[in-house]
Amino acid sequence: MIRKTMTVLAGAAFAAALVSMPASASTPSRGIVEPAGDVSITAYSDCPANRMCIWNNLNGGRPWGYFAVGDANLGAAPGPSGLNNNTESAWNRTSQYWCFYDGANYTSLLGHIPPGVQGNLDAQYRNRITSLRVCP
Ligand SMILES: [Ca+2]
Repeated sequence: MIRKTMTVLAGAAFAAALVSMPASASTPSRGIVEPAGDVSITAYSDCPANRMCIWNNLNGGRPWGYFAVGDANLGAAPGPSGLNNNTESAWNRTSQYWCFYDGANYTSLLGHIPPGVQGNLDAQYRNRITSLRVCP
């Protein structure tokens, strides 16, 4: 498995971003995703349009799940199993910011992923997400 450790700051108005954006982004703030770069991105192509997709492994590595509005607890059924505290990469194919939380029911905010951003979560945010939603 290819692992990247590069961290890039993200530009956004939120307290923290889950995904880092390219260095050219303005208004630095903390990001939680790294750019995909030149690593394999084959699995990213599974992500449907207008959905927030998350993967258990880096670089869009399966298994994975996708969401239209969010999930209050990845550890509870119904919903994608195995994703709780087990997300390492993501792609926001929606037009809205998504917020990600360490706790269930949208508690302990980790940060956000801006529209269109795809990449690996910054190392500090990997394997922690328990709930997610379109940012309120
Ligand atoms: Ca968690």
